[in-house]
Amino acid sequence: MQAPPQRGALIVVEGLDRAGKSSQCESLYQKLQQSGRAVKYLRFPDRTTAIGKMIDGYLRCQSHMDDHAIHLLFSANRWEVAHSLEEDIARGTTVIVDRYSYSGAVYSAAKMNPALSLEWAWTPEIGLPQPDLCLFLSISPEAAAQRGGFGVERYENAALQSRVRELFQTIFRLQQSGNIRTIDAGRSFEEVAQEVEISVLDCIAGLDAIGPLRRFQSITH
Ligand code: NYM
Ligand code: MG
Repeated sequence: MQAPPQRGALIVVEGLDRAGKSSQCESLYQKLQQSGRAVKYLRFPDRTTAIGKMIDGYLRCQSHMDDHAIHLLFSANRWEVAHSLEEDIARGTTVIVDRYSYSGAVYSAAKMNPALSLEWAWTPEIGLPQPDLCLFLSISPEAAAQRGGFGVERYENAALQSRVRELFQTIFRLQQSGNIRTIDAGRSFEEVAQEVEISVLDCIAGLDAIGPLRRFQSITH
């Protein structure tokens, strides 16, 4: 009998706006593909689905929504692909994800709505596939500003971003099994890309030790 194929890895790339997540994800995707691996690239929010279109309208300030309601839509936008994501991983496809549950929790908690704590924000993520590796592309506010500053969407302002920066550290501390690796994204594109690639290849090589795909748990554990 043939052994089942090795499962794919779930790789998440997180960071603030302007950290270079999307260009690094694309470069990583191409490198893995060129090396002959089965690989997919997803990003959240996925603005193409019905839920994603509601999120898009909200981010562009075309609609208003209660903080909890929009938060749950961001989470639902992950849940709507969770099943196919698990199938891809089981089939041996490595999946690269540009923003995930960590962004989901910290951006909502950064609004400082007293009825929306970080713990509340994390709750709908419980049970989603947990990344085998999360690369946090870390960039200083000054370097981010030099890269073109803020865009026009909601959340793209200095006060919110600085709270987001702190909350990322808090959630990473609370998710100790998360295998978070911080990468200094203030360096040249190539230097960052190299460290990203090495970290991902290391993770793929160590998948047997990790075992089956895990699921997110409560952060109070
Ligand atoms: N964002 C992203 C959230 O508020 N919650 C989430 O769950 C996710 C995935 O959407 N400023 C925010 C962070 C970003 C904004 O993302 C749009 P992007 O990657 O800039 O398109
Ligand atoms: Mg953005």
